[in-house]
Amino acid sequence: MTNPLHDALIAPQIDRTDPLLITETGEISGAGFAAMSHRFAHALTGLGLKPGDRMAVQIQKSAEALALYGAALATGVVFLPLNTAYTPDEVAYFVENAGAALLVGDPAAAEVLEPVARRFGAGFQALDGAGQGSLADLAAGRPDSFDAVSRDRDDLAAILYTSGTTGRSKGAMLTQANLLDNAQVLAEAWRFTDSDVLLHMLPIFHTHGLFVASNVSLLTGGKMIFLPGFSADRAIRWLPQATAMMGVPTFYTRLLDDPRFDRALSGHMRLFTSGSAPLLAETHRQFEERTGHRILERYGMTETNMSTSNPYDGERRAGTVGPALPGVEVRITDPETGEPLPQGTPGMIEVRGHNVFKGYWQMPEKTAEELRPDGFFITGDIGVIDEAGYVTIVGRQKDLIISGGYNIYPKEIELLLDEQPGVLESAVIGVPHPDFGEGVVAVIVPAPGGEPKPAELEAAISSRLARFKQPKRYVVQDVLPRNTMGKVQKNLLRERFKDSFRQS
Ligand code: MLC
Ligand code: AMP
Repeated sequence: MTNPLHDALIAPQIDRTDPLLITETGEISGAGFAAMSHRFAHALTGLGLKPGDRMAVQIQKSAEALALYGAALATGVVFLPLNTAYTPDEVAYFVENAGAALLVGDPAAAEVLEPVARRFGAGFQALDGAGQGSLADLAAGRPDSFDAVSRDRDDLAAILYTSGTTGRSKGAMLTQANLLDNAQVLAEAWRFTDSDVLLHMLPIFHTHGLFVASNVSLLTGGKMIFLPGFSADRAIRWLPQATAMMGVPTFYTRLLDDPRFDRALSGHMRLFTSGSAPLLAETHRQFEERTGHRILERYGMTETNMSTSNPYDGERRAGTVGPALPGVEVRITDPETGEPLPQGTPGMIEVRGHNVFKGYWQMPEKTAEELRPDGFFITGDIGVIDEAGYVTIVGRQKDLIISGGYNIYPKEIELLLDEQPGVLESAVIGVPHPDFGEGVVAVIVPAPGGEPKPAELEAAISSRLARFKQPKRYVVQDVLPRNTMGKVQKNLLRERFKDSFRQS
């Protein structure tokens, strides 16, 4: 019996007596982590979960939260991690759409999440950031070992939701092979070994923190300094014990803003990587000036895991995301016709390879729109490839804002704003933000006689939309600029409001 991900990521921990996870409250050995995963696996099967069932998980980052992922791999239960910032309304959509059999949430949110689970026929269990709750109680006293169920490379390991330009989130189906092959390629490309200590401050409900950071580390037998989230204080406290760090650009700009972060603190480090959002060439330059390190920038997506990466040994070019990773093909096509474009011409980035997902959960039409019959996935990012194969992302065709590494789809916010009394229509845009890269601005057009007030709009959407998606600025104006086809010209709005968050 084989179970590719469990065999590669969890089983090898069983014999490890050294620390796998170094947390703010103590250390957990590889064996301890494997046992924790397996006790959870017994709890899940005890609840009646079967291979292929979906488990939605909205919990704080902790060793136990990662072990629950391990339990999903062991039992063949499809892991569906959710941003802890999502409101119960947002969670309800995912539970219903995925037909989840179980929702695991924070005990503090049980009162609102349990009814959500019940409404859609799912069970509910609780687990908090300290690893306590009803699910931990069910796992306590269960055996430390579990016979992992058999899985094929093509079986689903996880579903990660990613919003769409229509405002409806789509579940990207990721297989065992997608995740394992990508982790192997990254481990090799970035030279990870069992001597590495990864400073892990990313959330584990997205590709970056879960599949890039955690999978690569589990695969190569290194250690993780596993912290609940990012802060400059934490980074400075723990960097001396680390060899590598992965972050979104906001991590790096915040570190550069801190005078304590210097060459002495980072000189011993082997690697800093960045992704999930564009790293300004200026940040790359400042980082090198301060630390002597050139950040290694890579490019990926929920649907594709990692597709390109600057080289470990070769030239790490600021402002580029590097060449395609081994086993991945990247091509540039005409966004209108889909025809491949000559090298050096900007166009749609399309990606094919072991890394590309299986399709959107129960949305064959959406899958067909974005995944071509020849296997190329249409990313929605606009880029150009130079003669050495380096990809530079020059823009996005999709209407998407990336704020602090989180994706925000304007359509989702516009639909909510347009429903509000006194609002005729709205346009939501992203403009430069000194901390988050892009910040959300809502441009509101009042209905005849209406007088929408930002504070009221803010209050009206607050229970329906995660805080990080909520506009950080509202502007009321009479009309939206439109082209002759009637399409809102967001580029003009972005230009008009580009200084909204400029630091004085
Ligand atoms: C928090 N806030 C944000 C925000 N994060 N607003 C916009 N964008 C964000 N990313 C808001 C909160 O709502 C709050 O608002 C205020 O900022 C402070 O909240 P906080 O919780 O104290 O924020 P902080 O802990 O500082 O978080 C910032 C951050 C975090 C950058 C550390 O957002 C983060 O960890 N981002 C990483 C995202 C990530 O992992 N992406 C990977 C996606 S995978 P208020 O108004 O209440 O004060 C992917 C594929 C790939 O894209 O290629 O990797
Ligand atoms: P997500 O859907 O959350 O996985 O986000 C994927 C998107 O993040 C991509 O389509 C890109 O637009 C963006 N992205 C990821 N890495 C980078 C990068 N290094 N530079 C620019 N954009 C990036």
